[in-house]
Amino acid sequence: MPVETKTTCPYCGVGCGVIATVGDDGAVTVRGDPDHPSNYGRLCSKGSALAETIDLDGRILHPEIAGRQSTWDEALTLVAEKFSAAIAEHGPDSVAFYVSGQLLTEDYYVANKLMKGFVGAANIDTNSRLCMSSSVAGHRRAFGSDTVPGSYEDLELADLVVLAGSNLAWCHPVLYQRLAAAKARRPGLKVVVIDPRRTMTADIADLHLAIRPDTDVALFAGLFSHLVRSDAVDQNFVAAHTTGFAEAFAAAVSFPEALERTGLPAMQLREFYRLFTQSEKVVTCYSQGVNQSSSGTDKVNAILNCHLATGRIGRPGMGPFSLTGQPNAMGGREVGGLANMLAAHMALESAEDRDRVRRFWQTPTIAGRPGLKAVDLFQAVAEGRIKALWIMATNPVVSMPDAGAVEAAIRACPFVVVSDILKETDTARHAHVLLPSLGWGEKNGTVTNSERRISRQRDFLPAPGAARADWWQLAEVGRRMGFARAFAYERPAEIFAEHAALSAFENHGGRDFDIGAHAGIGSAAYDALGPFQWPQPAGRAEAETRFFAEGGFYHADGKARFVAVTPADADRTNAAYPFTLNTGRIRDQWHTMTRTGKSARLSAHIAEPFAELHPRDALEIGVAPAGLVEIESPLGRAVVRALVTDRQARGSLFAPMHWNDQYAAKARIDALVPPLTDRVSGQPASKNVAVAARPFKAAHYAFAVSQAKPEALDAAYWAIARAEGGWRMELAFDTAADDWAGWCRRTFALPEDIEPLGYADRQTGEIRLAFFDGPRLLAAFFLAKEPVAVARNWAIAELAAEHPDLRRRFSLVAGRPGADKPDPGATVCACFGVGINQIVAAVRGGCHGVEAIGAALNAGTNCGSCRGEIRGIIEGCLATAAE
Ligand SMILES: Nc1nc2c(c(=O)[nH]1)N[C@H]1C(S)=C(S)[C@@H](COP(=O)(O)OP(=O)(O)OC[C@H]3O[C@@H](n4cnc5c(=O)[nH]c(N)nc54)[C@H](O)[C@@H]3O)O[C@H]1N2
Ligand SMILES: Nc1nc2c(c(=O)[nH]1)N[C@H]1C(S)=C(S)[C@@H](COP(=O)(O)OP(=O)(O)OC[C@H]3O[C@@H](n4cnc5c(=O)[nH]c(N)nc54)[C@H](O)[C@@H]3O)O[C@H]1N2
Ligand code: SF4
Ligand SMILES: [Mo]
Repeated sequence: MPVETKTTCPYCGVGCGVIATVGDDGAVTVRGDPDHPSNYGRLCSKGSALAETIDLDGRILHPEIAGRQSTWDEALTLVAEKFSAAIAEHGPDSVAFYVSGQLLTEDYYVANKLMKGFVGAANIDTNSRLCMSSSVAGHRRAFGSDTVPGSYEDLELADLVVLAGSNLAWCHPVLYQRLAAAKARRPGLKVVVIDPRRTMTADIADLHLAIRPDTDVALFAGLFSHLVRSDAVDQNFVAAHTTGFAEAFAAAVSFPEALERTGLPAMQLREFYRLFTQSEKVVTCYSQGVNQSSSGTDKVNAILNCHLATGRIGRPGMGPFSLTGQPNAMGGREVGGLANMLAAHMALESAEDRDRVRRFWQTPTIAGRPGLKAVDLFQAVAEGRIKALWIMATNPVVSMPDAGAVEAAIRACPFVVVSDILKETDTARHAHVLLPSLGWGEKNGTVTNSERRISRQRDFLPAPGAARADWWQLAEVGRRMGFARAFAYERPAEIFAEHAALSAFENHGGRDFDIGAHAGIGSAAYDALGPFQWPQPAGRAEAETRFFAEGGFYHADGKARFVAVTPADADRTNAAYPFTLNTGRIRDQWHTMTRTGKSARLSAHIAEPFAELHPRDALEIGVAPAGLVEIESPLGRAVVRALVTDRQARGSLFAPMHWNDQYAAKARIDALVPPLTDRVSGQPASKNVAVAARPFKAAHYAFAVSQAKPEALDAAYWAIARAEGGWRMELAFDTAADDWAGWCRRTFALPEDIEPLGYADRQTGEIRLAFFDGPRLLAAFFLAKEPVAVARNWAIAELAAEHPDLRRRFSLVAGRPGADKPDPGATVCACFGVGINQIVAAVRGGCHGVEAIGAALNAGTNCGSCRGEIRGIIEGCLATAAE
């Protein structure tokens, strides 16, 4: 009998409910949980492909010390000894944890307790520093607490949804679908997108404001003055529940200044201000275009100021809404995982809070001052001040700014522990002790999504090899460091119960985070726990879903603060580095690709690192569409494919953050990003980097498919991705090989006795080679002097196909599909593997709408993440036809 388990998606902060089914044959399938209030059954492309990313390929299955397999006891004892020795010799500030918003709340709670309560220092920071810390700082400045006041439902109830620095369509796809569906039902719902580039999200926007990079403060400070001048201020709310209005107004900017700084057309700016002023029900969502900035905290407060001034907060359909990125970014904030926070939303600065947590944990010590924030933490590692470092569930060698320096720091650190699920990540390869963690489907605990909803992640797979949960690893080290009683956990339910009890401990309504209703939870109730929103104090059954409609802020006087914000100059470019590099995400990859990179389906959407640039810029610097472009900052260099598009503003480039040294020769984009941070939050400014860009000229370009994964790729440029039945590669070479067949044999580990079918065109320099083992294609290689124009998806499909007759085999070296096998083109719909050529053909055949395409090809009918792209293709075809 197939067994079904209700769990939660491990990717983005939407926090969708998933039902995982393990069949009699052990095969896993996933579908959306129709009862989960985050997604009501929907999943996006990444969620739908979860089953393809849980194989054991590349997993670390046993602890390792210096690359040698060890027992758990040996590894844990060594970790405890090294940490204890460093503390004894150099003090508690000489050790550090760098953890992650992808830990479960239970893992996170134990890590924070061990560091702040027992090591007695606060050197625990997390990748949330790179992600949410400006929102946290902005919330705390305005509200006195890190509170997200609203719920997802508010996006559906609003008359105006403003998306600032959020590519919702790709990064929070199910929430985007909920918004798109609400807008389709009620076209009066307006959407404004604020983003320097025209993203897929802008597809449903009534207004897209392509502001200059980092000018959001000016935009919202200008809106603030406009609200005042338009008499849109809620005087009662401001008088009763806020302070600092006059100072904020004095600092607010005029319309002409907002216009000049943002670079927007006056009509657009006026239209945005009008919409915001006239719509009572406004939700402003913000994400990394706001947070990841040297003015990130000010951007957040500039937004909050507008909502406080109009009293549009905490009521249905209105409020500011910080979208959390990771599945448990919010849970991490609840346990106080940041170096400047304490557990259960208590303040590290407050002696009273410190004493309260100390008493609750029954420990003689507690961190007395904030620890090092991520960028400073790795700086301290580089300077030799950190003697022992534990990295858990994050890949800083890829994701930290100045990634090259971070890698060097980790390499030089005397003792590095890495807990990961994979053996070979850019970070794990530098570990002295590598600990195998349980991954999604194996681990057990809770996560909190963007709307404060706590859901269970449940295990439905056995632990692979000797892998153990992250909380267990931490607790075992805690015990071995001499804190046996405080870390005597047997199961996650006990940790959750303690976390819930701490949230309620001496909390008489003075702290927003209170889940005291679950303080005594036992294993059975924990196993059965359904999704719920906090707060949920003891004795109050009904959860409140919103904060602050009637004030009740968490500053001592109960009032919110307006923050006077002043726009700062944001242009970092100069003659040597004339472009602004913006970095972010693509639809089908997750961060450093350690999981999504395993799925052929997800890798088919965009299989190569790239940079978007405007056609005029491309022309000026001599980069051809689909050519290679070299991007350089004072810190590093990357080589990626040029994606020439007018979605990108002039003078700026956009490159994804995902590619790492496992998947490309030189595309670790954070190697270029300087460690410049927001002065309040310490969050890096990952979206505004001055760079130079120039064509990367190669003598030869190639595309290859292979059943076996190459050990190494000897090429000036390479990018490799999973493909159905094997691997696909984009390559470029500085010089010609003497013997390309020999190059292929070495690279693809082909038997010497297999002769390739070949084709070479002396005139054009084109070479095509196909290696067959009987009817099976082992590898194919297409080389040209220009970027290769072979039909990629067709060539990949040949890997899995049977080739009984010779003619069919020859069609491969002809480099184009036979008439019987049309080329589907680049994948648009990942769920059904539908390519662009198929969609174009269907449009030509009369399907003139997204629904019609869905009916004909299924494309866009499962997760819906590609519907924007499909609409774009239809419009493109119809426009061309009309010319
Ligand atoms: N597919 C996918 N989804 C994800 C993730 C993933 O890796 N892949 N990661 C998750 C995580 S951890 C996070 S934090 C979220 C991030 O989700 P988002 O914040 O939506 O994603 P990003 O692509 O980082 O950045 C959003 C947009 O900010 C814009 N931007 C850049 N500079 C500015 C500016 O100065 N002002 C404004 N207004 N906008 C600007 C960028 O052009 C970009 O389109 O996504 C989550 N979801
Ligand atoms: N330039 C630039 N840089 C950025 C960003 C950007 O927009 N631009 N965004 C930033 C943001 S918002 C974020 S959130 C970060 C994300 O950056 P990272 O956190 O570094 O990215 P991930 O790839 O998610 O890393 C998670 C690691 O944990 C491992 N892992 C998975 N599951 C488990 C588990 O259960 N236990 C353990 N122990 N390990 C596990 C994975 O294999 C992987 O190695 O990147 C930041 N860096
Ligand atoms: S939107 Fe997609 S990635 Fe995010 S939680 Fe839902 S299924 Fe997972
Ligand atoms: Mo993030």
